[in-house]
Amino acid sequence: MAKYQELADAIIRGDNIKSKEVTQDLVDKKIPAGDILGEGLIAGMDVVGKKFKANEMYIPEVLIAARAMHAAMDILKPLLAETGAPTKGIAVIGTVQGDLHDIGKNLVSMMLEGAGFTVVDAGVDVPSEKFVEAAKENKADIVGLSALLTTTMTSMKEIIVALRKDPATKDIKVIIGGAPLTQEYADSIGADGFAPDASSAVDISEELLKK
Ligand code: B1M
Repeated sequence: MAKYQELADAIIRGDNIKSKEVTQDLVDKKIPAGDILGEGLIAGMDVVGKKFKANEMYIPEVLIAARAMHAAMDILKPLLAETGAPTKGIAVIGTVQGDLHDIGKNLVSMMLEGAGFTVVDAGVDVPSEKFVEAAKENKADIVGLSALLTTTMTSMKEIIVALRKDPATKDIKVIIGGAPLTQEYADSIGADGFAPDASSAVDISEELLKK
């Protein structure tokens, strides 16, 4: 449908006025919210993710695209809650204790949402107990940990140990990311995945939930 393409294009351009307008128009035409999400918003963010990965789009453009997606999501969220449209999984994501950097985390959250995950943002400076609590409360499939400081990345191990200790959270997949982190570090602390950037975080989350 041409309107889906118009919506996807508005997301890719980061035009939040147009994304709201087209979404509202589709809702008024009684198109199911899940279809608008999948065929318009996610399709648009999918292109953004690919362009970001290929260095054809940069962080500011991705954030602007994500803002356009959020504007449209505000219209769809109550309708999606009503219809129970399927989610790809529930992700609790936060920046670890002592760390206030949230730009990367927010980007990852937006890309996950754009790809069809339900994201619970635990915020910044999040202690391990709060990650466990939020994971339980929200029945998370994935916990995402972000850290930008070499001094705070070390607390990731403690969070993973706390999650594995609790029978209610022991099987939840944990992904980590942030500038100082590496795959080797992820392996050494028992994380299920490491993502060097936001679009890889989507790929890895999808892969982990398939297993
Ligand atoms: Co800070 N800071 N900062 N800072 N800051 C860095 C990280 C630093 C490298 C700058 C430097 O010295 N060159 C340095 C860390 C050094 C180190 O530990 N090795 C540093 C420092 C030292 C500090 C303070 C200690 C400075 C001070 O007060 N003396 C202080 C610490 C405060 C605290 O957290 N307790 C501090 C404060 C700040 C500001 C508040 C001013 C601000 C943060 C604002 C905010 O986030 N709301 C800030 C900023 C902006 C930066 C830099 C300049 C940019 C970070 C950023 O947002 N990048 C940064 C230098 C740099 O990186 N060039 C720096 C853009 C963002 C999109 O990238 O976060 O890497 P990034 O996220 C990427 C990937 O890493 C990945 O995907 C994202 C998108 O591709 N990713 C994930 C991130 N999280 C992920 C999670 C995943 C998966 C992927 O799964 C869950």
